[in-house]
Amino acid sequence: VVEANDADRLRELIGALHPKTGRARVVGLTGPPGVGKSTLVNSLVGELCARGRTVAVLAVDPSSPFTGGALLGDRIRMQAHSGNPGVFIRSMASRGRLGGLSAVTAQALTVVDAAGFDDVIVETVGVGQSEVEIATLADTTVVVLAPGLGDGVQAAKAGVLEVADVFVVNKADQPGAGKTVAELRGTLAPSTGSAGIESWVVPIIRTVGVRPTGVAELADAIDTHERHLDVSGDRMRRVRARALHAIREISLDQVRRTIERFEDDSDSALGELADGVAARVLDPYVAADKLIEALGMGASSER
Ligand SMILES: Nc1nc2c(ncn2[C@@H]2O[C@H](COP(=O)(O)OP(=O)(O)O)[C@@H](O)[C@H]2O)c(=O)[nH]1
Ligand SMILES: [Mg+2]
Repeated sequence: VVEANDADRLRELIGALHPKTGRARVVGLTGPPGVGKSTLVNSLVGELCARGRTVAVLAVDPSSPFTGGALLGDRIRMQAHSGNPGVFIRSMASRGRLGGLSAVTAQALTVVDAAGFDDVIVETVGVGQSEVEIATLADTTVVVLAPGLGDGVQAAKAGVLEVADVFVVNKADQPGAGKTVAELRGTLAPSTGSAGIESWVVPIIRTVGVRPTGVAELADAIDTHERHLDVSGDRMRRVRARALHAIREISLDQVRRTIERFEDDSDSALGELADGVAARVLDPYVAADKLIEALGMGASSER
């Protein structure tokens, strides 16, 4: 249902599942293309399974309208875990969907959380807003970089830095890994100035996704951060921010769809307002105010 994107059935499904959610640990994993996110997720899944946890992986591609080559590659790579009933892997495309990346991811998260998975890993390509959206949905956000990207740390400065709870420098077997770590540390230094008892110092972990090396350390860092969330009270703040975000996204989506529905109707309030604006009787701002008043918003009046 989530993938079919059927608004009415989604409403029912989320309504039924929402009370059963809130138990899964949600780890967002983001970073530029090609740094080895999928490889690392695959290794992390193995590590978490070895620790007795069940794991769901949601690989979200914000650019592709359908499952394309890259995701197909991920599927093949992650087949190592097929046949393990404690592991669920799903690739999702989000372009052109209602509410975009965060809505479809939030819905899928609700389903796997209610299904009882201990851990949910959400892998997204870090482009523009997507990593910030993932940080809203995740308990722990892992930002993955790799040496030799040149602008890797620069890209990190442009938004990723604030959302990272854990940094990973993957491909630590490649030259330049130490330099990337040092650059990251330099960028982090100012923001970790307030060394209060509850302040979180973002760890930088070196990994080799293909071997794998450093993956146990990554799993430990995620554990440590989860404990920090409880000790500091950050978890409640994040849960509430997530709730607020969800309400806002759904409301915006409903307002937009209601207004788009008006547009199809030549005799609608919108049609009359358009006549008024065209005839210079109204200005478009006043017309928009009137339209919003006329909406009498709410899902019940909309049906
Ligand atoms: N040398 C090296 N190559 C890696 C490592 N991790 C992943 N790769 C390779 O990097 C490429 C991109 O990996 P992928 O996981 O698809 O990256 P993603 O786009 O971030 O998901 C693949 O060819 C991997 O085999 C690593 O730790 N070291
Ligand atoms: Mg990938």
